[in-house]
Amino acid sequence: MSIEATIPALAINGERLWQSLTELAAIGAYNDAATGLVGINRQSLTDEDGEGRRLVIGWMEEAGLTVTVDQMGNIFGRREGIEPEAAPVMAGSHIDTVATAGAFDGCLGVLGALEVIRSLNDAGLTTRRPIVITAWTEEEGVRFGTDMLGSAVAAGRLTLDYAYNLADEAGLRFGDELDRIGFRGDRPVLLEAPHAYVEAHIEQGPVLQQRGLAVGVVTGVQAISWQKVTLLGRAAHAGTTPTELRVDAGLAAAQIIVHARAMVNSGKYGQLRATVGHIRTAPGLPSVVPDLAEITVDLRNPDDSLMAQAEADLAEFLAELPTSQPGLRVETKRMAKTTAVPFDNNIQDTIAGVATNLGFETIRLMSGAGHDAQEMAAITPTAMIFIRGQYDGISHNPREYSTPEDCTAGITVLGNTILELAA
Ligand code: HGY
Ligand code: MN
Ligand code: MN
Repeated sequence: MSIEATIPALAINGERLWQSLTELAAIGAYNDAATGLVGINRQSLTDEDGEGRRLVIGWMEEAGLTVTVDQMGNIFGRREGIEPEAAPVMAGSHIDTVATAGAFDGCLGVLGALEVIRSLNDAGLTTRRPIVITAWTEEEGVRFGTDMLGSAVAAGRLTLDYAYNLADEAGLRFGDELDRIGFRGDRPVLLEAPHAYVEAHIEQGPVLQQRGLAVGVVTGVQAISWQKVTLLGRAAHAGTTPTELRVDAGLAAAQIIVHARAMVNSGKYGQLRATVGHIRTAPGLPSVVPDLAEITVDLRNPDDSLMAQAEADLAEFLAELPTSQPGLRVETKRMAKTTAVPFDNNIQDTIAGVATNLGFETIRLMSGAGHDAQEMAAITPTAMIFIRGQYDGISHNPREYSTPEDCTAGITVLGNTILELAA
């Protein structure tokens, strides 16, 4: 259905946005053997992350923003409004990546917000409310084990102490790494509620592409549960040890992986999704029965009560596991847990109205991935704009891709939404 487009109150410069995305994507670039493409590995608080942060801060300052960094390393760029004491409109996302990333997850939201500032400057527009753009720390959670970490502390769900004491696989503490890259800021981390928060993000799923739409309005985020499960058995010779004498940690890990998918297939837990993304056995040798296995279990569900039932099912299965291998020990460690979060209807309507005025047909859809916006929703009216991804919306993979046209469309919607909220 074509909609009469009106000239955008704010036109953004899509080429400049694409140039910034390309420049940032060069930091942490690597040749990905699995896809033959250039991927990005810019995990939080690494040297590469520090380099990316300094590049983005330089751009923020060039755009005339006042930049501050808080105790979690969250970066804020503030553009003054006619009423400096009015609560600001905030927009942003994250620039840390998973280890096998594309160029858009998070970065499109941060650099898109920056492009809005640059375009407001070009247009000589001043808004009533101040505008603050942000880059949150450790959104992915893949290095320190808890996702949306920076925004969760800023919005008060997690404590600074909890965050500082998280450690990565090498045992390096979050707080120490933050110091090491020079981003433990002195701005107090607890955020004063802004007027509103809007986040633009690549969809990371197939819906917009299937519907032939460039832009979507996000209604909320599903619940997330991350656990690390460690299985302790008994090392033994793979040849001489009779099966009945074995306590095989690797077998136990495999049983859990199969059970996770069985929970999904059972239909008992609605639209449950389950992923064991990390598996490590020790000693990891062909002729030794593993006495240790470590896996992560990622559960997602749009319904909190069905999530709770799925977690209970998994817990019961883990408790039962030693009966099939007496002597097996099972240890679990909570890594992340967030509830389903609905986004603000008024902000959703504002985004949808702006998109319509710009000539973009949209749909409303829930996010399968977690986002910083779900943390901000606890303290201010919040919603998100999804931008179509290509190739079935593949993400957390170097094949992640959105076209320059779709990025321009989505960030034009972001810019005009911010303009409306800051008026
Ligand atoms: O895990 C997630 O959904 C997000 O990418 N942190
Ligand atoms: Mn993201
Ligand atoms: Mn991600």
